Amino acid sequence: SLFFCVLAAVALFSGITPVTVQAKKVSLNYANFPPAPTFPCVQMERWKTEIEKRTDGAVQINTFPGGTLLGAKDMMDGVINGQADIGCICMAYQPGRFTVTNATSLPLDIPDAKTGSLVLLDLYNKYQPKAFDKVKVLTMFVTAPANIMSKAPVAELADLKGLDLRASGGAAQILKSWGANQVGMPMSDTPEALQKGVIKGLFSSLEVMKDLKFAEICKYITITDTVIYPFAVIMNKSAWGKLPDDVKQVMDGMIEEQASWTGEYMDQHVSDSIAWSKKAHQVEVIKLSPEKKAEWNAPLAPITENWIKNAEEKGLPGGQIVKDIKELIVKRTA
Ligand code: 3IO
Repeated sequence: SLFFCVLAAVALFSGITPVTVQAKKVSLNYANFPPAPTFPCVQMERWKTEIEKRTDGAVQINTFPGGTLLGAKDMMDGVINGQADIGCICMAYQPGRFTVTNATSLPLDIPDAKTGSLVLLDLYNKYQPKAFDKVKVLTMFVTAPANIMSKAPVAELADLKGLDLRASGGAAQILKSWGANQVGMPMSDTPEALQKGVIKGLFSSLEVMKDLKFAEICKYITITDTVIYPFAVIMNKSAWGKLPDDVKQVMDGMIEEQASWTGEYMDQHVSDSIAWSKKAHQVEVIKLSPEKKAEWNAPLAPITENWIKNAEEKGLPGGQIVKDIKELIVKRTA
């Protein structure tokens, strides 16, 4: 019985219950910048549910939507520093930081969010960009192609001249090429800027017409289907390192599945949002004729060439990256 006494003492001091030796529950904080109804937060809740289920409750994910733990521009460094274990970043908000993956936001005609999400992940896997060295990537995904949402109708390039429209990153470059007055800010700041009249519209994927109620203010949509916004979900490296191997396996097993799920959700939700905007808010959808589309595409040609030149100056294989994206689009739509 002295033996059992010693055993119990050892167990007590090491924090193990002598009766059942149970694995400690891991609790992780997941930060997101936009409001809860938007797609980055919808995919976050889906991931949380699946992870908790697939790890049999060994992992608990605490979600923080709406910038309550980290804001849009603090997200990457906040996760690196451990202010949150997991975070969702929009790469367009720091275009110089994510050069390789932001090549997906060149005007290369990614057709939809599902294809784009898988292309982005393929590109990340091939190049393993340095920008992500300090984090563990849990998934990546993209928006559906961006379109114009505006208070006044935009049917001609002339209607865009000097118009205050909000966009970021690759999409911002495109607005500039069309002659708009491009205003840069994260999506999370956009509802207030629209409300106050600081901007007259925005250039992004159309599901926000419903999720952020932009249809109440922006009565016109112009379909350009030009460019996507790339996102990543990243985890603090030391928090990742502390996870048990079986949990790591569950998370690794969800990287591509989550990209695909989010892309599909986004594509479906854009259709729902357009239908809702027309029905509930009499929003008018303006489509460009093939001739107009060609006219709108013409000024975009130098964007990709300039990006390649800049990337190559930074020592990156710019031409090859663009070629890879084009090939991956074909492969992922086949
Ligand atoms: C986006 C960002 C946060 C919430 C919903 C969203 N839909 C599209 C985006 C893309 C984006 O980051 C942006 O700034 O347009």
